Amino acid sequence: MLQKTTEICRKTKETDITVKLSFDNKGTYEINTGIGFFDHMLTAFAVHSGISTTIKVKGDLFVDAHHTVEDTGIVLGQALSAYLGDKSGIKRYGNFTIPMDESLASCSLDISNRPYLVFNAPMPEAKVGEFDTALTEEFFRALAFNAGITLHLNLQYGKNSHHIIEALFKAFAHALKEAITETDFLLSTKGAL
Ligand SMILES: [Mn+2]
Repeated sequence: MLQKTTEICRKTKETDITVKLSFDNKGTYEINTGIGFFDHMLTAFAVHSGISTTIKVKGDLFVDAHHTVEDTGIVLGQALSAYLGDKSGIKRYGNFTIPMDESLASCSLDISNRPYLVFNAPMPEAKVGEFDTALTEEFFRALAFNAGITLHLNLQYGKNSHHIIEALFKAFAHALKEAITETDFLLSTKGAL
């Protein structure tokens, strides 16, 4: 069943990552990926999901941010998967829409054991600080496939990439918070996920 803390460490030639999650509904955070804007987004994830989050990453930023961002998605997904176990005892579905100034973004997700990503969020700018905006989709794909989540992220409208990405992260965090709400039954007609 649901354990309250999980920790995953993963080291490759490109990245060295530790993710610790505590499902305490406090949303504390200690995050250092070496990419300021990405830290800002992961902090929003912790605060808005209520999942206390420690993420430490040493990535090959001398190449670019790609390995660091994608691999963080992989390890965060693995840590979520470790918590979710056989995916019983939770509400399973989550749906949330977040406005951020001129942007509006939605997340619908199913903790289904059927990994899938639908991502409809064009980015008007190539970069926000040192963060390549195209990596947003890479991050969420890695996360969805490693956590076993069907994840749909849709931008209704928006002009500023910082706002667009932040609205997506916050919508994801709130939808996840809803979906991991504990229940005392398995929501499946098959009897297993
Ligand atoms: Mn911001």
